[in-house]
Amino acid sequence: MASCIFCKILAKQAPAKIIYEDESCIAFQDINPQAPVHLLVIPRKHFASVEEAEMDDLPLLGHLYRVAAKLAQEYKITDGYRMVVNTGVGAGQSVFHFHLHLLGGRSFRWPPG
Ligand code: DGP
Repeated sequence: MASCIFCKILAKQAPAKIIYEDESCIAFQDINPQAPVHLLVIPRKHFASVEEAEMDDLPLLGHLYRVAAKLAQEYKITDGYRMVVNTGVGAGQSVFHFHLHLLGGRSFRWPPG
């Protein structure tokens, strides 16, 4: 999608600190980190949210979680980390290309704010 910042990052038309790439997704550092480790894992395929995902996308969604879990190991945050998917403006979603936040390196409160 031409107007999507994450599609531009995928196309290398916008800068990002990309730390992982494979055939179906990439991961990069969040521009506005909320924790010492704050990575975004995004599919190459554009869809706005899990609500727009199709049945065929279920393996892809699972893959994103597996990649995030691997990155949690690489970044040594396995003592406690968050995987967060903000869905909708009311939940704080600001980029409408599905993305998984991986946050770690600090303690977290529950319930989240
Ligand atoms: P959300 O609010 O859940 O839609 O998260 C969007 C995240 O994307 C937010 O934490 C900031 C990050 N972000 C937005 N634009 C850019 C960008 O151009 N580069 C990078 N690296 N991150 C971005």
